Amino acid sequence: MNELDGLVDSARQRFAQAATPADLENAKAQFLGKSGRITELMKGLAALGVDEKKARGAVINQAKQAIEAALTARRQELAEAELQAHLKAEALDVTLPGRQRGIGGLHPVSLTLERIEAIFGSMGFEVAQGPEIESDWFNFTALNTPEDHPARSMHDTFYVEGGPVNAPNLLRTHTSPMQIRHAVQHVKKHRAALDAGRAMPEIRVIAPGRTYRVDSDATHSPMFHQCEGLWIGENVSFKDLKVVFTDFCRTFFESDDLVLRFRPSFFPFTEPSAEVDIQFQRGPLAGRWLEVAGSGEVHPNVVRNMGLDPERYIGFAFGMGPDRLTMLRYGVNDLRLFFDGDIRFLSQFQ
Ligand code: 2NM
Repeated sequence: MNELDGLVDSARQRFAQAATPADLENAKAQFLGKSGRITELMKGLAALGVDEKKARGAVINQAKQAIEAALTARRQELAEAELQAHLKAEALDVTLPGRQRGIGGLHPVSLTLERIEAIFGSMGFEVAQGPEIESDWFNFTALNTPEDHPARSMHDTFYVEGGPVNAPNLLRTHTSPMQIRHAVQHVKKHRAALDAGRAMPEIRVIAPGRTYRVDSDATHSPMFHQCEGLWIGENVSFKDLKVVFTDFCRTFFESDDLVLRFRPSFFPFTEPSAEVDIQFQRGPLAGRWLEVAGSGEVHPNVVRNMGLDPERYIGFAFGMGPDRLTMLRYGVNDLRLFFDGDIRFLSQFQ
């Protein structure tokens, strides 16, 4: 190895040792600076003759270019290393989930009410909504409830201020008063046709909503939901009740082999009356009879209170508890979970 090759070699080594750009610039000075090794060698050329100067100058120049190339390469290396260090230090983990905004959802009982409305809607039922504070007339009297009926006692019904002294207003104990309100409006609208002896379009309506009774334990809440249904026409029979309610239950529970039982019962507003029990053929509740609704042919007195002639108009009504339907559908065993407002419970239904 000649003297200049050695010099290039030691420059490369020195550059390689430089760990920072500043260090590298110091190392550069040792070779290419004002009093660096290459500069010193160039100065030495002055003492040589023309030919020798030319030959030696070319060799020194080659060495100089090699050192400059090594310097440039090392500068790039260090710059690249510095960039990588920066990138590493400033790295963002873009796979980390962001803080999400909570997405709201419907309460399980609201989901049930929507289901009920959709199913009865498909059978041509309207949805009627109305006041939760009711008069004694719409909640009890119009529904053929006797003056001495236990439901009218302070133990069973929340009474509020307002209304006649002997029949104060109350928090509705069922949504049937809404059926009466709807029927009365319907009849009013078609009064002219009725008076002329012509037919009136059928009344087909459901009334979902909040209802109130003085009752509170694992299976009763002082506020609970009800959905009542009503179909009145000239020939609406108990058979139609069975068809409509069977169809509803099988659709609601998505079970074509669901069996229904209509068990004789009593309600002041229907005659005859029946409790509706269902039986699943499959799943965890299979084989048990479960009560889901009350029903019956609307009592002639109630038909009259709707403004219709009970000799001409007849139909069925039913009342069911969406809270209980929700419990059966999702396998929830404590009604109070629906009203505690615990998001850990409620978010499971989205
Ligand atoms: C029930 C059971 C049986 C009912 C009756 C009426 C109306 F308005 F037509 F009189 N609406 N809902 C009814 C009938 C409700 O709930 C257990």
